[in-house]
Amino acid sequence: GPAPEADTEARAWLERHKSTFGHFINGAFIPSASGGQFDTFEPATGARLAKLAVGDRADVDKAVAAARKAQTSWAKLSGHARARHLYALARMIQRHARLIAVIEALDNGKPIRETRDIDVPLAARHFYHHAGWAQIQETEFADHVPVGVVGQIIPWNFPFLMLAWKVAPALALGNTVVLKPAEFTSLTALLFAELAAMAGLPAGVLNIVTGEGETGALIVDHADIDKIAFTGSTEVGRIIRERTAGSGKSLTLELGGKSPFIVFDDADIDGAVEGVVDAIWFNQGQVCCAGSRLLVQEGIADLFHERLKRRMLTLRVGPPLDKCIDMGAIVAPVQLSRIKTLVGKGIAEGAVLHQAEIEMPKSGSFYPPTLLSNVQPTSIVATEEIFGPVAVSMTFRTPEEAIQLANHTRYGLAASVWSETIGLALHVAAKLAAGVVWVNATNLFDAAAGFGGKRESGFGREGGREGCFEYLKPKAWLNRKPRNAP
Ligand code: TXE
Repeated sequence: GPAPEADTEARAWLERHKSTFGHFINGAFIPSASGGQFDTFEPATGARLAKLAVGDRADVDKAVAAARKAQTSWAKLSGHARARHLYALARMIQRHARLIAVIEALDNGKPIRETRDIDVPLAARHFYHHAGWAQIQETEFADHVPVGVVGQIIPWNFPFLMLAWKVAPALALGNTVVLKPAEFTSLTALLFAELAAMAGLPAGVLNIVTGEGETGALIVDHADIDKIAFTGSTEVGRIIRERTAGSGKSLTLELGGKSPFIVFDDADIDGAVEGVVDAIWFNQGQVCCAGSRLLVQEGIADLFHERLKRRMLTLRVGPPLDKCIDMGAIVAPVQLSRIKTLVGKGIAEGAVLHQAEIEMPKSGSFYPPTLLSNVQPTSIVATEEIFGPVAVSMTFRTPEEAIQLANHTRYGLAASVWSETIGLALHVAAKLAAGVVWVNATNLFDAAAGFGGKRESGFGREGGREGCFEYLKPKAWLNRKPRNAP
């Protein structure tokens, strides 16, 4: 179990704020103009963690005004000066890594092992990486200017990492930010804002407004915002695209997925089984690029399912601060019931349910690792994103059939191919409609590699050189006579 003192620092941080947080605007915490508040809970226990401010129009106006005012001087800084700020933020994340990891685990329900080893280090890496781009902005992007004030709306599945993916490139390239974290998981964004102020980030460069979807909509509609960057559901992505159409705002959308995980009969079976663990049980399956559709070649399907079931028995589900667990809590009761409803529909459509007989916490928002086999490609569980720890398995006979099944989706975020025949793996990888394809691997992320989707998974990239262009606008400088003009 978790050491009793494991969360002392986190509790002290909450206590210092009396478990009540305002928005972070123009370098300071301020309450909501209307006084509106809402609660945020610990999904593992159901206990209230803190009170948060509801962002209304006046708050969003204030945040946008602060960001607008700061943008001119922020963009005027040399790339080198901005890089120094990003390095300072990266170091701040590393210095407070433990506190961030614990708050994230409590607020989201995900295992501390993951926040400590994945979310927080990758977030720091994102700031280090983008400090590099800031450093060489004048030469690398000489014919581009910053977009301006950016509204960023992020989801609850990787609250801190998604903040880093959004904030680091925006700031690096001379933009200022109004960010709205997801209503279930706002705490690490507020903690980050506090750390950023301690690190000397100028007031107004990063503003955090908390609230639910209505607050997000106020940001989307705000006339003085130049760009919206959104990660979340395809449904809300569609609304945002409609609402920004004709407004002149730039837009990037990172939406849902139903990514195939293809296992050929010559795959390294043990490796592929561990791959499934990482693909769909990591972060309780609440991963946009989760390998949620298992496509297994017919000849090994029974064996593969047996191995998976055996592996499921060794997964440990428990409280997020327990360092020994593999899976924590589902983010909120509403998400838990979404998962249950979809699994129920899948079973009604003929899927066979396998849930390991493992010890489960007696209360809190938990769901066991699950495998649905015998699934028809048209079943709702094969087409809709479940966003839970549910692997949905289908079989195929030939590589062509695998490709066809894999691409039989409205999404196109990621894909994973498992085979020991490199020619086959690369042939299939090339034919998959996805923004990222992993070969004999899954869920690999790198700040230097652009991440993003095709089709209804959205557009735009985060990370690397491609990601930088999402926060820049091309600008042609025709201020001298072209050399070979007549
Ligand atoms: O997402 P929402 P929800 C998928 C996943 C999940 C489903 C629903 O399948 O089961 O979406 O999750 C803000 N204008 N993903 O309802 O609502 C909201 O406050 C502006 C996949 O939690 O899309 C939050 O900050 N903003 C996904 C953010 O949008 C609005 C990760 C995302 O919440 C808004 C999350 C509006 N009208 C869920 N309405 C992924 N791609 O990783 C809500 N928001």
